[in-house]
Amino acid sequence: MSLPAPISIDYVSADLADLLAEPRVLAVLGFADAPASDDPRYLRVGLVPAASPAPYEVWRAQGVVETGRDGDVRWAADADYCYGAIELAESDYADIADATRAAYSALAAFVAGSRWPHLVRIWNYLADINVGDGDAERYKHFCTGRAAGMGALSGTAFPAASAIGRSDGARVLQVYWLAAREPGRPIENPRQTSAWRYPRQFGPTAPTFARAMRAPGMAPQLYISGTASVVGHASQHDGDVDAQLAETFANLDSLLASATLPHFGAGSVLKVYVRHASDVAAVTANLDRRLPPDARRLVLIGDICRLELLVEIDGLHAAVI
Ligand code: 3EB
Repeated sequence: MSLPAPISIDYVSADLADLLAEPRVLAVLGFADAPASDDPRYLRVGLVPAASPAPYEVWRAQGVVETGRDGDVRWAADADYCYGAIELAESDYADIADATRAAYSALAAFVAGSRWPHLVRIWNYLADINVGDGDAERYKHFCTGRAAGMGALSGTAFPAASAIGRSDGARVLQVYWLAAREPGRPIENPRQTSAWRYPRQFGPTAPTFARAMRAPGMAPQLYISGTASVVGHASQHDGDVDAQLAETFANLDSLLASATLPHFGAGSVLKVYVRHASDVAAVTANLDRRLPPDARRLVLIGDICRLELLVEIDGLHAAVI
């Protein structure tokens, strides 16, 4: 079989109906200010953009796209890549751990039984992520439910991931992912303890994600997990958003080096999650200094999964080489 043909990701200001009419569109993500649509390729993510109207995040495949629904899973795929999404209302489950376990069981069953059995990347959005003290924090329950639900998939390499607090308040767990016909290559960061080895102080179940994933095939693409001001396993620069961004970029530089890819540029599409709207101006100015002008960035209001973290960055880096 031929090598996988990479997908592209762009931020696009356009009409939703026009985007969904494109035959190679694999997924369209709107944010909290976007309209609703029943198209299985569309998900409205519960994050409020720092500036409205936000563009859509558009994933385009190189092959012909088919779509479907399978239980709670909505999906779209070409021969090489499959996008999938699940949204579960927490009120239908005992608690956030149970809802997460249900979402991940459905995800794992779908992915394992599909023509795209290799998870590349997962995004998770849940309300009130920092509510609850110590081991009762909702993020920690989410981690427990995720590990329980991943089941059959947990024997393989963990995908890249982000887990962010919804800023629209809706207690609906949103999980969406990219899976592939061929496996990607997980990348860890020498500046950071691998998340699945985090010590007990961060909760009873360690987070199960890789720091990044090189795309399957030969494309110089890196799917970057949520990256924040964490060195080793410890958060750094409590209360200082500029210092946290400096540390975050040190982590990102180290990650790109581990993946043997050059700097951010025209093929970089980054999401920047900011806890406090009052930090947006400082964050935007800081990003303008650190990123080349052709690197795309979208600033969203969202809670980071450790209370002391003020900012986190994830995205796709398609290196121009
Ligand atoms: C960290 O480095 C910050 O639980 O899926 C980043 C990316 C973080 C993904 C997840 C959590 C997750 O630990 C938090």
